[in-house]
Amino acid sequence: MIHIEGRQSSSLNGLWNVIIDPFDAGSGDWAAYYKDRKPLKNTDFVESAFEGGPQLYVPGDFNSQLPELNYYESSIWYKRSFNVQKTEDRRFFLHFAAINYKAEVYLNGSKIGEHEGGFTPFQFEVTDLLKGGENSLIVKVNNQRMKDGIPGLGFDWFNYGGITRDVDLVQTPKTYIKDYFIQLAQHNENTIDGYVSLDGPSKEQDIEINIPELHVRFKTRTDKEGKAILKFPFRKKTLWTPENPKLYEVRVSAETDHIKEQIGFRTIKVDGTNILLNGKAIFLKGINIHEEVPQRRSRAYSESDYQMLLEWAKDLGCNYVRLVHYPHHEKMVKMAEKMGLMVWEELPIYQGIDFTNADMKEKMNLMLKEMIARDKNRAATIIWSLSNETYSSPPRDSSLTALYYLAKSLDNTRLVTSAFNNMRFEGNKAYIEDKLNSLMDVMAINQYLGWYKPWPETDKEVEWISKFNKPLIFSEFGGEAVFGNNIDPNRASSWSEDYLADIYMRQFKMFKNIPFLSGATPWLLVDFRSPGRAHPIYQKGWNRKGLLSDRGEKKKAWYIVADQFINNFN
Ligand code: GCB
Repeated sequence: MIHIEGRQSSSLNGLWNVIIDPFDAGSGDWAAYYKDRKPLKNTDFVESAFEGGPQLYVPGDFNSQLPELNYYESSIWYKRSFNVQKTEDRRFFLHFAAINYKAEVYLNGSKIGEHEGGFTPFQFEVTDLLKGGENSLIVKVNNQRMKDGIPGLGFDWFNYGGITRDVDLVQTPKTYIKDYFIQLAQHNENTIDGYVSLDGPSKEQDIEINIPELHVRFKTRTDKEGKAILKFPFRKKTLWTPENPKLYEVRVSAETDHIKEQIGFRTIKVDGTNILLNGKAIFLKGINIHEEVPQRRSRAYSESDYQMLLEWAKDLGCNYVRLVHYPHHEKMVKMAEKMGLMVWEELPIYQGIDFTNADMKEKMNLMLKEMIARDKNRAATIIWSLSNETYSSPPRDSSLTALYYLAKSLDNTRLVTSAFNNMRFEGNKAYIEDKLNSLMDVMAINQYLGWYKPWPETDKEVEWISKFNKPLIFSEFGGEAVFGNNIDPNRASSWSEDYLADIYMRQFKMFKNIPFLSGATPWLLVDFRSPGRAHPIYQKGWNRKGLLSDRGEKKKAWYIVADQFINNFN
């Protein structure tokens, strides 16, 4: 089910009662927290209860809400009750916008399902399990890092666990509009190409797509499977661009259900080494963003959080954002769309992923499907990125190749890429190597010249050499600096603001000599928490590569990037 905001629903956000369960006792028969047992007489020894214990806000990570949970990586059981008035003609679904990382869901003592993957939505139908009146919903959340998790055991950001995004009880008619894909055809900006699909007993229905502002009405009918193909001419509209992020109200109606959503229309393609937005070559001026509010030391969870992060990106002169290293909240993408920021969305297939494990394929496929299902109607989203910094091996190559084709089969209207960091340096020449670049629509390279990789000794700029006739995005570049560390007159001390500013100046100078460069995304907007960053003076558990400090202060490098984006890359 997509576009929850457009459906009839009751929010289950708010304070939930919790039991903290570091030893996973609650899953056993003895403790059985999921049964939510209450002692009935004084020889009933029930040693746990949700009532009277700690409480946590949903949405929100648990680590930031109680001091003793700061570095917690284990299980927490959440409970809340809710009332519902059941009617015969309605269906009910529990929808979770994301839980990090594993979730088991119990309704009125019965397990209704489980989900793995911390950043994508899922739902369970509960029509037959709901009771009229009070219902008890219990969710076990576990954020232990796992070798066969996605991401795996190690990653460079904070492992915020919990019910990190919204929970809703959604109701629909018996047959409802489950899904729709309404975007411009990849090769014809005057045609809409997509589908509508219904779920429920009356699958064959009349369907109408109505865009009132443009007087567009398209009628069709779903088949026995509940599916209708949409293909109709669509002219005289204003295309979505960063300068004018025009959205139209699109109404989808079936006989038994209807839904409306604000949708924008644009095309995104590659032509040789150019990226074309609505047929015109563009340069992607971006910034990398983690879904974190550093001042609060927590995962971002509210619209005002997303607004703060995206307004910083706008101030910097960006026309796009790379939302790393996992799909961010759908509301973040929608807000970027309204603000005129193109979006790169990414799967958490990050560094040390175990591609040899057979179960991985299924997990990767599911995450990709959930991400694309959710955001396939977003004009802002121009790139699906499959992975970040993986190294060529037969299992890696075959996994990412299969994933590329799966992405294309689900959505052929966007570009697909993967960020690689395995170039070969020879003197001041940098050769783009990863052979999967021949498959990807755009090449994306993370390079840390001036930081992890020293500049070549001569004064010459690095020359980038690509045997692939494709556009290049530098998906990451930068270095670390502590805000306020400005005491070195020779600008030579790494970790200083001046040193970082110099890295950026030299990077932008180098960019001028790369004719196939079509985008640049500094690493990154704001300092972020990362427990592996242990330098006792400069890091203290933070990755300091932000253009902004963890308190939102602008480092000198901010002004270098803003000047380039606002004045030079137009
Ligand atoms: C990278 C990773 C990113 C790290 C960054 C760093 O290449 O993609 O997740 O945080 O480098 O700071 O080292």
